[in-house]
Amino acid sequence: ERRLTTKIIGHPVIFLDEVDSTNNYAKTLGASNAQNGTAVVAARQTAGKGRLARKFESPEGCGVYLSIFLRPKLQVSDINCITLMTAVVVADTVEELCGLRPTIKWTNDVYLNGKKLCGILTECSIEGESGAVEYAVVGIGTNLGQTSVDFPEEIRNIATSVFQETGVRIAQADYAAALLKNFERYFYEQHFPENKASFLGQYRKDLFFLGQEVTVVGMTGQYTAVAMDIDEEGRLLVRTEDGRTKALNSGEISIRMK
Ligand code: BT5
Repeated sequence: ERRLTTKIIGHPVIFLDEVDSTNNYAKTLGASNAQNGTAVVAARQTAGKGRLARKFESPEGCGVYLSIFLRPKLQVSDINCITLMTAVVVADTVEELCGLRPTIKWTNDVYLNGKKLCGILTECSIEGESGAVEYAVVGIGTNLGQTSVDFPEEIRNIATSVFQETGVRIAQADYAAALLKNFERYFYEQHFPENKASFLGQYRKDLFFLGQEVTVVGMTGQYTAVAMDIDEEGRLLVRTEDGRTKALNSGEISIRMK
């Protein structure tokens, strides 16, 4: 905490040796009068989670598993964009500390040299009918120190760490402090969500498949399309083979590179 130079984000930081999921823990803060900006960090997670009940591998000593608890004045439609903003926050932080800028895979994955370095999971609780966000939890899991044998076999070919790609060892506390600082910069100093341009421009630059053909995999099947752009709501605009433009939400589909 000595390293922390923020005003809101990371005040306080709750350190845990072990937890099922820092996101689950942070959500329980919603019922107490926990402070906006509280961060939860765990040395390891026993049930770190991704989207759609997928697992996020969270071994001790290798990564930073962190959730930020927010009581933001936001509408539920802004929640997608927090995830996009956070991907830029992660890319800035990794570049700052190891010199190599990651790329982003829409919506919530950060990659180094074509392999996944970090996943982001934003969850929120909605107030009654109004659509206002009561609280939001932004979970960020970043691989810092793993070598390939540290990953379970099923993700060995798709996952990586900062150390594996660059040889740079980033201390967990340095990474967490820089991450919280960058989060505060985009979220407060640059006025999320009014000023989406502050991160959307960078997000578009960091995306690694704009202009390319992708396979869109949805509930009802899959199709080929060209990824065109990201709109103001954080949706991916694709052009289908019959020339129509579709706006895709993150929840229900996934994208595969051709
Ligand atoms: C994500 O989901 O990538 C979101 C991960 C969010 C993790 C953070 S850690 C702190 C907080 N507490 C939590 O419980 N969660 C958040 P998704 O896009 O659904 O990707 C999940 C997929 O990524 C898995 O199915 C694996 O293929 C792959 N994967 C699992 N563990 C990984 C790891 N450590 N590094 C890279 N890829 C991984």
